[in-house]
Amino acid sequence: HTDEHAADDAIPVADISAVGLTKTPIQHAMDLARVHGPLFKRKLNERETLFVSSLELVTELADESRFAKGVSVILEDVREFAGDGLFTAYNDEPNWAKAHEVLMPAFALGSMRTYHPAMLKVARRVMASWDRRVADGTAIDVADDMTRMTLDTIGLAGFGFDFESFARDTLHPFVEAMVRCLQWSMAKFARKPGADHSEEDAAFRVDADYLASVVDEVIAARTASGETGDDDLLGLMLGATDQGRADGKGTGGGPTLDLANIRNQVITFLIAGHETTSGALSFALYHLLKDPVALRMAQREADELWGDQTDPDPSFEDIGRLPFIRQVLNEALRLWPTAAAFTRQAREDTLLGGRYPVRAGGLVTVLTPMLHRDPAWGDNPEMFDPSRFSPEAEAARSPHAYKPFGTGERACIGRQFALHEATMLLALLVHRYRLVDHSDYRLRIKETLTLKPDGFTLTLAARTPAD
Ligand code: MNH
Repeated sequence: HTDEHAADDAIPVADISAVGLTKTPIQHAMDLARVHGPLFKRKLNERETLFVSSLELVTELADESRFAKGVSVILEDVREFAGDGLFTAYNDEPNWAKAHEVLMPAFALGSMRTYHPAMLKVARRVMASWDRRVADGTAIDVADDMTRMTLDTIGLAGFGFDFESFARDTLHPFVEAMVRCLQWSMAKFARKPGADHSEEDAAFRVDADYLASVVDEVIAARTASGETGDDDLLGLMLGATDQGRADGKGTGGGPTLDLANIRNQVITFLIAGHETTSGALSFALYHLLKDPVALRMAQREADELWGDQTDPDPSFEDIGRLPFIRQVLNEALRLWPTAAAFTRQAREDTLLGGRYPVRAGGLVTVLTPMLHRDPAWGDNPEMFDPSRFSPEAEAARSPHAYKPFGTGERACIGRQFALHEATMLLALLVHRYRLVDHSDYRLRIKETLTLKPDGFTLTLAARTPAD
């Protein structure tokens, strides 16, 4: 095993125990990757995380016969509030396969037609709110409004539950409790052994219990309404229990989900279904604000569909007719993939790159923002350039160079949902408003497990589409 040891020794190790982990662990890891290259270990209090970020090595990690999803130490902590929901389930937990089978039909491309009206309804709430800002000239906190919009959308489309976020000055308490829970998981990872954290843990418990109480409210609202909501997420899951459905409609031999698991799925979807999409929209608006040429092209595309209509009524099909705006979103997610890391687990003892040993069960974390800056992306990977996602450019590139939604069987189930929702909103916004960079905003990124622009505000002016 001399060779293996030599190779293992060849992996750079950054011991950051002395400085501890910052509030921006992803950006910190990106800095380390810039220094140490596409494969390094970060050591924190005797715990090592192996980070990988080159196209060559990620292509290996994407090989489902060698690697599967890994539940990282941080995801173990997220399990404290999301349990065996789809996102945090272990591969071999039977509830993953059951819930996956029950919910897959709800995420087929065709199902987006079902969600389109709810998505449009919430997009109109954004515009009603922004119209008031045009009138009074006040600035918009972009990430907050995108969060209002994505939370209301997953609530209505997935569960028939209205969070009514635009009727509130502050974000819904669900969001605030969720952010603290995510931050707790992030901070727990960096804890020094032996220190006393009982106060934080007690505060976390209160928040986690509150999240669970919101879930109960969502389920109770459905049960009380007497409606089955057959084809939304909650309807599908309740239809797959024996107890949950008032009408006693069976599952026809399909898998059944128990109520404890359904609660974990609801909490998972309320979080996974809004937090990352809201960041993606915020980064897309940031890049459009800073790139007048791209903004112009986005506006032209929306104008072509909706002309000078002041209140366009986008059809489901219209959303497929906005390829440039889709490219803008893809490019925003290249530079700032809002779920910025995912973990792979070796199925057997193996050598990465034919050289670096990973034991069976060993975890490897893909640092997506650096994969998205691999030399495969050309000489200027920091430059925002939506033409990287033209059909020709995409066809010429390895599919493994771009992984904002993870990879393989455990990749994001909500990708089409997020892209439909975000493409429609972005198109409506650029069609209706001029975006004004009133504060000469400089990008700072806040991390709460996911990434968002921090303190990003803009002001608005009404636009006539001919502008
Ligand atoms: Mn989503 C898994 C990113 C929107 C629900 N999502 C993942 C993973 C990434 C990801 C990365 C894989 C994580 C891992 O391998 O550990 N998700 C995103 C991004 C967006 C997004 C960047 C928006 C942009 N996700 C959504 C939406 C929903 C959703 C919207 C629901 C409506 N995501 C999930 C679920 C999983 C997941 C559920 C877990 C799937 C599984 O493991 O079976």
